[in-house]
Amino acid sequence: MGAILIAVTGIDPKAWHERFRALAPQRDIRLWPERVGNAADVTYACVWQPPPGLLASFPHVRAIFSLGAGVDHVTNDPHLPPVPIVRIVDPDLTMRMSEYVALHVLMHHRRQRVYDAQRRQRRWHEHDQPPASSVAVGVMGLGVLGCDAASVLRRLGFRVAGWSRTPKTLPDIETFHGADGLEAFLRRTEILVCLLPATAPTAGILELQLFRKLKRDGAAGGAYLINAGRGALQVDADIVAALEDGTLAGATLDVFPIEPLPATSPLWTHPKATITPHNAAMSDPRALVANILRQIERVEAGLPLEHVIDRGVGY
Ligand code: NDP
Ligand code: OXD
Repeated sequence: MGAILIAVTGIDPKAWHERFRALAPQRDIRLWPERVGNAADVTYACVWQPPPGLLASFPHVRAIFSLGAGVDHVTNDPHLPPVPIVRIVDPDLTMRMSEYVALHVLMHHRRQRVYDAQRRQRRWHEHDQPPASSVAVGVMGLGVLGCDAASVLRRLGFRVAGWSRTPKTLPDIETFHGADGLEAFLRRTEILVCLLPATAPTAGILELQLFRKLKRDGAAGGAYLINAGRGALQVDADIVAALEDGTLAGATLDVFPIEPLPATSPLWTHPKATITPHNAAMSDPRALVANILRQIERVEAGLPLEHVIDRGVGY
């Protein structure tokens, strides 16, 4: 039974470490950088933004577990050992993301920012409220998170479509795929939700020309962006420009090209922007350590790992 390494930057490893020790007291749990011991003992690495090159220093590592659903923070290491990279797929994480998406789609749909502004003026004034069934929401990325969010939005009554790399068929959700399907998807979409992974083809995809293709004359009264995928997908200056010229009526952003979002960013104070600190679906060790330990038990029982990424496509 080899050792399990926890190696994270940018988040506090304490809760992960404690949870591993509580759920697997018989296991040898190592914490980078202070308690690594002999690197040759490590067989599993559980990581968030590990420093590039670090994983190559464990000669017997058999699998790398991302402590989140995304894996770009692992795959950007040019010296990665050629072992499976496993991402988190867990109902706890999925539900958190669907909560976030539903919250922000509804916030734009129900004009909550407008009512917040009226409240500051003590102004009692009701605006026309179109039904959800007249509003077109489009979800970019129909993976584990995108599919669940799309089906929750559908249950709320929205007209939902999704866009993915490969073709998909989903009940009551119109689907588009590939570069050829993107324009038609955007033209029918008023509230755009992005749940794509960061890969070479998706880098910078959320830019001004794309925003200009969104439907602005629909029931939502403008076009809205919600990005909870990755910051590398979006061009911040284009979002600001689109908010300024009315291409976008509002934006909810959980992720940014540079995190934390620099204090100088105009997005912090833009009245049409809503900012959250990359916590749309936080990875909660209370739920996810058990998920990882289950996977390790699978390997040790000779079963295949689940949710291994395809390194060729990068997610
Ligand atoms: P999945 O791997 O299950 O799904 C990814 C989806 O994106 C798939 O539908 C895939 O298409 C689609 N896709 C990938 N590349 C392209 C492309 N070039 N063109 C069109 N579609 C593409 O991932 P999850 O749903 O689990 O997670 C999605 C992302 O959400 C993560 O990668 C991560 O970046 C982000 N995330 C953010 C969090 C936060 O707190 N802000 C928390 C958790 C995740 P296909 O189905 O054809 O393969
Ligand atoms: C993830 C994230 O990828 O939290 O899970 O960003």
